[in-house]
Parts: sequence; structure tokens; C-alpha cells
Amino acid sequence: MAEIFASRRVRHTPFTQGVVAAGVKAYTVYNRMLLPTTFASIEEDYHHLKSAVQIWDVACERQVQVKGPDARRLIGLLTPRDLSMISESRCLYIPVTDQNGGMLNDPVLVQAAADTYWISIADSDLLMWVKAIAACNDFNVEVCEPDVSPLGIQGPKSDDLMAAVFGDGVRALRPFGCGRFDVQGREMLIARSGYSKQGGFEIYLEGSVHGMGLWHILMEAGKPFDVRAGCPNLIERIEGGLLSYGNDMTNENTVLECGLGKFVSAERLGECFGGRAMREELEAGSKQMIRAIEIGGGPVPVCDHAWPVMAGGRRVGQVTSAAWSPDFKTNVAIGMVDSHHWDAGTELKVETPDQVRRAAVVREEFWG
Ligand code: THG
Repeated sequence: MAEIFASRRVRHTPFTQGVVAAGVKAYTVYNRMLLPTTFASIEEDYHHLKSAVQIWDVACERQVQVKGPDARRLIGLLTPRDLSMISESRCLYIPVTDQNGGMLNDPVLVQAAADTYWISIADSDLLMWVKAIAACNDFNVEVCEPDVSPLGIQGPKSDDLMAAVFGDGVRALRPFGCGRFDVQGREMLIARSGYSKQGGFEIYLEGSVHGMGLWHILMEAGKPFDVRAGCPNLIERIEGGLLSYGNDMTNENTVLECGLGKFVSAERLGECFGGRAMREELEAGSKQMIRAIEIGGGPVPVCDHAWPVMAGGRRVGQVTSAAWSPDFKTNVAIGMVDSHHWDAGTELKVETPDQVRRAAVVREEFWG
């Protein structure tokens, strides 16, 4: 493939200079911003992520900032998740639903200050939805995209690297815990979170001009831990069952179909967009749901469109993410499967571009 030509629309990030110096091989575009996808190779990056520590330019996880006296009220409309746990020391993964219960985004919600929230978005234009809700309700809030860029530190040695830079205090953070920590006299919001199952942190860099300074500090401190530039890894995130908005789900899918029912609080359905639709689906049962699927044969080609899932000659679903897993020695995949075929062990066929392959619903949980 040819190169991506950056511009004001396809935005570079505060860390792009470091990513380029580290030898990035491929990017995707996410929230109209560059997101690296490959450094050495997807498989080499995978092994390194699972054994050492990587620094990820995930600035494309843009923030929708909601600030003001009505901020909490507005955010309550966006999601069916119980928000009582959100605080300045705890962030939350929240499905964001429209009036039909359809997924609009699946961000991480961060409380940056008493009256300020950051919605750390996946790849869809959530800013406009939030601005419209603010405008239509005459809420006393300001909605904008601030100059805040997450940097991921992921991998089993991420605690050691983070402690070397920010002090041992970071080790005490619980999953989704957050706090403010100092580096060279500058305070940064840090959370124990991120788009891998290998453990790690996210630093919310405030002020793009400080990006490369932070990058160099981490790269230098990480030398004893074999630090490398990395990025969300296709294989590892499928093993871990981390969903990719736009790939594994779209606005056509409900939050329940996405297997995110544990983030739907029955008590909140009267207060959020799509509550009635969700209640109806809970009563009637979902028609289809996300499943972990194992696909037979050798390594599958790149999954860049939905692959039909068949049973008894009928289409009963689709695979939307798939990759060969070196650790599990099978093709791991994420797909949406009809209710009659979603039980663990159900035999399926998947029409991959090169051949029709045997496949099976693996289990309710994913691999990693
Ligand atoms: N971090 C931040 N922003 C993000 C992402 C992130 N924005 C875009 C994208 N990732 C949003 N999607 C996800 C998907 C999954 C998770 C986080 C963001 C996630 N899920 C955990 C899991 O499935 O095991 C835990 C969910 C929970 O139990 O609360 O972490 O990565 N800042």
C-alpha cells in the first residue's frame, strides 16, 4: 500500500515524531488522526508486548470535554452504566447509546476535575452528539475537544517503567484507578487502563508541546526494561476480547448485542438514551451477540470486511476481526452470531477470502 499523506484533516499527534523515529511501518486513521498499527511486524510486536513494555501513541483517543454545572447531568443521559463509581480517582468504561440502544461509541470516562469530564472516545464523531444534547437541553456546560492526548504504557513491565518515571505511588493504582503524578515538575493525570490485557497505564498529556519531552523521558527510563514504541496489537486485542468500534460493532448494533450487558444498569434505564429499547431487548432476549470464534486451518488473511458465518447453508452471523494467534496456535476471531448458534461449541463455517473454513463458538469469555 502507498503512504498516508498527513494534512490538517489527517492529523499527526504530539508523539508522531517519536513514532517515526522508532520506525513505524503502518498507520490507520482513527478520529481523523494517525494511529500506528505496526512497528516490527504484528507478530513481533505481539511477542514484545506480552513480555516487556511498550509506549503507545494513542493520542487518537480524543477527549470530548464536558465542563460546567450540568456536566454530570449530561453524561448521565449518554450511557446506561451506573455512574456512581466515577470520581477523580476512578475512571469507567461506558457504552454510549442512541435513542434505540444502538452503540454510538464505547469510551473511557474520566473525571478530570470536580466539574470536568473527559470522554476518551473510540472512532466515531461523538463530539457532535454531545454538543447537540447540550444545545437541545440548554445545559450549562461547555463541550469541546481539549488539547489532551493519551499515551499508553502497556505490557508486563509497565509498572517498573512508570515507577521509574513517576515514583512508586503509581504501583498502588487499582485497575481503572487514576491520580495525578509528577514528572520534572509537571503534573499529569494517569490511569491504570489501556487497550491491552497485558497490564498498563495511560497518561493524559495536557499540552501537545510537551509530547516529545514526555516521550523521550519514558524511552530513556525504559531502556533497562527493553522498552519499544508499540501500538494496539490486533492479535492481542482479539485474544483479550477488546472490541473495536467500527469493526466489531457499529451504530447498527445494540449495547446488549455487543456483549456489554454488564455495563447496563436496570435502575438507569429511565434516565438514558435508549433505555426503553434496552428494557425491551432484555425482556425479549437478544437476536444476536458478540462471540469469541475459533477459525480452523492455517493463518487467515487480513479481515478488512465482514466474513459471512454460515450454518446449515444459512448465514447466521459475521466475523469482523480475525488473526492467527502464535500463543494459542489457532485463528482467534470476534464475530456476531445469531442466538440459535451462539452456544459454546457450536460448529460453524466462515467464508474467509481464500476458502470456506470450519469454525466454532469458543466460549463466553475470550482467550487472553
Ligand atoms: N483508553 C482510553 N480511551 C480509549 C480506549 C482506551 N478510547 C477508545 C477505545 N480505547 C475505547 N474502547 C475500549 C474498549 C475496551 C476497554 C477500554 C476502551 C477496556 N475494557 C476492559 C475489558 O474489556 O476487559 C475492561 C472494562 C471494565 O471492566 O470496566 O478496558 O483503551 N483512554
